[in-house]
Amino acid sequence: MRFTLFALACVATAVSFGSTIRHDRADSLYTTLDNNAPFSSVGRVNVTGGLGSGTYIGFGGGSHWVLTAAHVASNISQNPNFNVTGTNIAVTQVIAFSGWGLNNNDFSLLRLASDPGVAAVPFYNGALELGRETVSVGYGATGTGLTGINAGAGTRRAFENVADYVNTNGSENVIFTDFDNPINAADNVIGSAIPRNLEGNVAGGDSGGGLFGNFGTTSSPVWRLIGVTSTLAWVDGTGNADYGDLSGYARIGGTVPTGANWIQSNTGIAGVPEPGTMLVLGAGLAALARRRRRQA
Ligand SMILES: [Ca+2]
Ligand SMILES: [Ca+2]
Repeated sequence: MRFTLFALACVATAVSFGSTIRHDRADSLYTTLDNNAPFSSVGRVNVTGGLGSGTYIGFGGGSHWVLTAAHVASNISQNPNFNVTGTNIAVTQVIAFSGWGLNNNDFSLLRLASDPGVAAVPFYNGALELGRETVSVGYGATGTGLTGINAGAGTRRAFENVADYVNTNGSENVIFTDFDNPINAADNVIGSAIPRNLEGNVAGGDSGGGLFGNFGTTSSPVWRLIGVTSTLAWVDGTGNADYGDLSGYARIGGTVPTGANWIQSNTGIAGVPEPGTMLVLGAGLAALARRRRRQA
């Protein structure tokens, strides 16, 4: 209950922000984690007067598409372009989710003029995100959990966390993670107080970046894109992405997967469920095939 009130309150004060990192881990661990597939599909979205992040989701309807946040790019007049391999790729159309808000369907699709040259990420259309291991990727500002933000944006980082709050109702469609402190459990806001090895938090410039959920195991992960970076939130009076602050993401899936359905209707690219569902389906098809063979 306390967190629900907090989540609503943060909408009014949230700002769009790379990632802050643990004070007891090397920054190079965060800037190399992001080179692994599928995290390397997250590129920089340049707009007039600023930058955000976005994830390449594939080819559909004759075009290549990037998913970003509506508050990063909601109109072609913002002159957005996408850069994931060192070359700016023009955006020929921006489609913003009608009626978007922070933490509530904060989605825009960018139609690219050409193939960005990275592998596409499958986006998730199920509702089993809660408690998943996550990796969040973006180009935002940085600092540590002790200092908060103290350096500018423009370098891609990836950090680990856990999807400890997942909710969809009339005013939010959101996933939150909190930045747990390895030396002070009192900074815990949601879920476990124990940080992941490369725990972190979003900061300015991460907006529009990708949140990936692990639907495999820790040692054998299966990644799906489950959210788009939307907000930084806090309970300590200061939104500087230090320990105890939270990262908010527009949720793509859900019992009714509003985001996934909207992406599919605009791009023709379909979302995918958790791997278990596909295995069951695959087993069913195999049984059907065996039956057909027997009948034949
Ligand atoms: Ca956490
Ligand atoms: Ca926690």
